[in-house]
Amino acid sequence: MKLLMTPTSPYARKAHVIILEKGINCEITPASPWENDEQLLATNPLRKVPVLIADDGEIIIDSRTICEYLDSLNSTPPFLPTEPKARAAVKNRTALVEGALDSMLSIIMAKRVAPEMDSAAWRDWLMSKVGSVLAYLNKDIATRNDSFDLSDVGCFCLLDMLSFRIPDYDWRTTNPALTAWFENIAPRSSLTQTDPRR
Ligand SMILES: N[C@@H](CCC(=O)N[C@@H](CS)C(=O)NCC(=O)O)C(=O)O
Repeated sequence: MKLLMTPTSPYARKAHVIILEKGINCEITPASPWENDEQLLATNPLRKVPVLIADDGEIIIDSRTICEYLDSLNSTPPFLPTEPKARAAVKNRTALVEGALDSMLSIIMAKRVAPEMDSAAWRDWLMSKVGSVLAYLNKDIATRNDSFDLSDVGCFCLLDMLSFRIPDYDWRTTNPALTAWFENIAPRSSLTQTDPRR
């Protein structure tokens, strides 16, 4: 199995974390969405990372589908519960995290590909979505036991990406419970091994 990815992609990082956590044998293959990367062009018409190529050649795109597939390969540890309501709750949080990531990426992409689209009003609109997702997660995390499910992996990748890419954005002061959770979980080996600053 092969994961096409770039280490700075928070979407790809989620899949890499799950591979490490579950001890899955998978080759990590660098692929750039910014260059005409042949493997990426051949596997994902959207030219986005991550892409998973299974041992039988099956191509799986989009981090949520990839993570769900990886989770189904073995049950130690599980990242998605099987009980329908608990599973829906994890998927809801995962969708919120994904929406916040998409908002951030839209800002970064505008700067990179179409600077004329990059305005303060556009950035404020998108960052207000990031802010309200973080406020929701800050409340939610205080009501949950220690866990590390698919939404938690995404949440960590989102917060670390904010710290890494938009260091002036202070998400910590207004979200103390989320900050404590983040600091507590950060030394986990799968997270340090996938740190994009490495
Ligand atoms: N929904 C996709 C988003 C993936 C994504 O946007 N990846 C970025 C890297 S962080 C990318 O490849 N961008 C290139 C592009 O949008 O052309 C997923 O969850 O995998």
